[in-house]
Amino acid sequence: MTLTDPYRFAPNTLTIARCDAVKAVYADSTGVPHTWHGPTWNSGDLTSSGQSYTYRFTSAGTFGFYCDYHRSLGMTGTVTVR
Ligand SMILES: [Cu+2]
Repeated sequence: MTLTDPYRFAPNTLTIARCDAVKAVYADSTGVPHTWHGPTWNSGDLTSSGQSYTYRFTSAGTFGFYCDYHRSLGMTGTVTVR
């Protein structure tokens, strides 16, 4: 999954198997900070091309996530873990 311009996660809906990991990669050419923040993880600021954060999902469920800076602009998404 990438964090990209204009202020979105691509893709922003993912379905994975339990114990799979998701890697969020910064891919916004503008250099504005983004975060990948969910109920049990927080990437902190990602600010440069290729910078990434990986989180492994060990529980099944549906987990909403967002960017702390652009949540109100719709930079949100959902991971479904089966
Ligand atoms: Cu953002």
